[in-house]
Amino acid sequence: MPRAAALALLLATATACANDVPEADWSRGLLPDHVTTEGGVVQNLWNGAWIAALATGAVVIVLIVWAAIFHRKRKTTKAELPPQVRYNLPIEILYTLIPLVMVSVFFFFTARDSEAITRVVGDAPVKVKVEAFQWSWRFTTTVNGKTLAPVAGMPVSDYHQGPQLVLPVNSKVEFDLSTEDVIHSFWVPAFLFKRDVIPGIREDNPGRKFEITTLNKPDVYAGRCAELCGVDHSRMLFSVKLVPQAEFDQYIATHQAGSAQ
Ligand SMILES: [Cu+2]
Repeated sequence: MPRAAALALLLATATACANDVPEADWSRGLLPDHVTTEGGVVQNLWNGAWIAALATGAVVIVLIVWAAIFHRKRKTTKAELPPQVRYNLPIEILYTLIPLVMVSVFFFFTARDSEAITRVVGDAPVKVKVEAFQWSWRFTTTVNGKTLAPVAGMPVSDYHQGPQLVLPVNSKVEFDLSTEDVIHSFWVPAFLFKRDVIPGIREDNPGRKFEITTLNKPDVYAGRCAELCGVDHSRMLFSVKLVPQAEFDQYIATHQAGSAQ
């Protein structure tokens, strides 16, 4: 009986925790709907990789079945070895070239897309300084040179209660990640992107920064720490709210640093 109660409790908690898991859809290959243009790049790479892998798998399975059916040992023939084909240069070149071509194609698209989604130009109108700490986040937003009052949070069990980062839709945003304690990882599943936050990395290191361009999908999205960083790691939740530009302008007006908060 206590075991059944524990199981029921576990199920209840598991369901309660699932509220920040974005809906995954088969048509997107089980990824959540993306809210940045960079997320679109990731979604395309993901789809392409699956199509290539499934096509390769289909060819291999057809060849296996074909060989199994058409090259069975025949009862009528004597038990002797079939002709042994060795050192067949054309076939061995083919065995080597086809995998090389496949790996090169995967490599090309992966390198092209990772370069595209990690490129930092530095001209984003909205810049966010993200400071991770055990166990929450502090966001300091600078818009066209004006710095807003920082938003800092505490460990929570529902991302709606965590610190909220407000960003405009259809806008380029630059993130600069830093931490004073241990390694964290900044993850907004709807960005289809995460980046480790590592202590001791100098401010001018480009690895601290990444840029996104938000799509016109106003809503509140869950964010979390994706690197086990201590006892309250699972409660290091936050949210990103995408709002239309007019609403963002109002937000700026009421959250300027120095104004009453
Ligand atoms: Cu963390």
